[in-house]
Amino acid sequence: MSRMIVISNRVAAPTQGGAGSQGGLAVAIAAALKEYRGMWFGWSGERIAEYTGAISIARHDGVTTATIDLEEQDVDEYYNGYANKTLWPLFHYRLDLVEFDRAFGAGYARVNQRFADAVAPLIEPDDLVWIHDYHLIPLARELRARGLKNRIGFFLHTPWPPARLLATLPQHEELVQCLMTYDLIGFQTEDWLDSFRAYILGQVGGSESDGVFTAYGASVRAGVFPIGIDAEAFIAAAHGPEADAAHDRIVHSIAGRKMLVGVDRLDYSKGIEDRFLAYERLLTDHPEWIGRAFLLQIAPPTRAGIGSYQDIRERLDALSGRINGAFADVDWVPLRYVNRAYPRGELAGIYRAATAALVTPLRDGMNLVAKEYVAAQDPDDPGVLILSKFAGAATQMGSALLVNPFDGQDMMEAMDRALTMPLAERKERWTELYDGVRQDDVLAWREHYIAALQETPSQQGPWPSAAAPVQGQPA
Ligand code: GDG
Repeated sequence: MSRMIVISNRVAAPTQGGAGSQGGLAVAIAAALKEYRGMWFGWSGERIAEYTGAISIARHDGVTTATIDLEEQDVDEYYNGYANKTLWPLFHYRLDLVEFDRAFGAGYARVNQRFADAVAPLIEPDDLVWIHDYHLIPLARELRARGLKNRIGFFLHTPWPPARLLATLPQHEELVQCLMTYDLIGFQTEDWLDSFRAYILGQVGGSESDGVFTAYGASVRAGVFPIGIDAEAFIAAAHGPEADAAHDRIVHSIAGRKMLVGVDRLDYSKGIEDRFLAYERLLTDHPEWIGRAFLLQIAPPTRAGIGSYQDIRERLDALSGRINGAFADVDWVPLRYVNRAYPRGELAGIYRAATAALVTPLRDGMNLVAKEYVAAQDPDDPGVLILSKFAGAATQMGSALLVNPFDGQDMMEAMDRALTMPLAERKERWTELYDGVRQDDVLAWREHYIAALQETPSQQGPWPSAAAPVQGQPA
């Protein structure tokens, strides 16, 4: 078959059992690339004084990577700026945190052009190109402008916002025009596809037929491809020596108490603050859990240079201090709040030791922690998954205790219910969840996506033009 060229913002081939706090994206892409001959292109994560366009090629754990370094201004305007201060909060419905800055738009356009200049010569005519996530929406348009006629697919790991929210972005129309230059757009859930549909049909006056959207004189196929975890590898890790050791260590420290666990990148979209507040309410309204249960929250910091991330970290520090100050005893701490990453194997052992997992993002494209928690459970004594209705994962994991993360009472009641759930009900719920996690794993995801991309008749243009790069001008 043709080669596969994966392009994402960061290239970070994870090694088996590696510590790292790589997000789900990195984990999923590495699993896919091991199967195909091909290459993973992106930013090295390094900053240099002046951009050179030099490409470093390497092989890691069966995966060929090609990376470029970016200069400081690129990182500020494209990565910290447009990607993480503008698009990320907007795509997670957080208009209150969105920063619109003309320089961010210009940096976003510039880096997408730099990516295109660097990667285009590495792409052969029959390669499949698979571009990931919100950082690189304009990349296909840039590649088309450089003469590439390959099939190019895009997968969005985050939600796609409702049309009225998207319309607050000064460059909303141009962003959608960029999407029209792909052959296939993949969303995590029907909800995000619906938002895209509403924009194309309602905002632009485009049309849809058989999953193909036509607008701005171009057509693109769009579909739903919910991402999964590398279930087999995770289940194996959960039964490995590292997991066993972590499990035993934590069980020893639990000393007969029940543990609730949360594992999230330290991000305001993950709902950690509302979760802490609901847990505080549990201790207040159900004092029988004082001394008998505790919450372990693992939250490795990410995007630490961005103000909204510093703010959430400060609020969580204060809140965890308040909860522990109010409820702790000499031999019991209600909240173990840990700002570091653990190796995957250890994480699996920790999941297995927990009576329940709190996966309660305010909004999430999918959420892989929910699936990892299920994969790691002991079939004879499985824990309970408490899952936000607003995570993409909720569409596949209806046997979890589904909660509204904005409703503290609802979350508090779910915690109490999980901590007291009889074994038979736990097993029944878990079995359904486990079957789904195994079946809809990362292998199924990439096979469905790549098959759909291969089947999509390649458009030969003309595509909406790249003549006017995103300069931060209102559309
Ligand atoms: C984006 C979308 C979508 C976390 N702490 C540690 C650790 N992690 C790992 C988890 C999991 C991954 O990070 C997080 O994945 P999520 O899916 O929960 O969230 P994002 O990072 O926001 O990912 C999301 C995903 O892309 C895939 O499409 O599901 O909606 O936002 O794998 O285990 N890993 C290790 N130590 C930690 O302490 N080793």
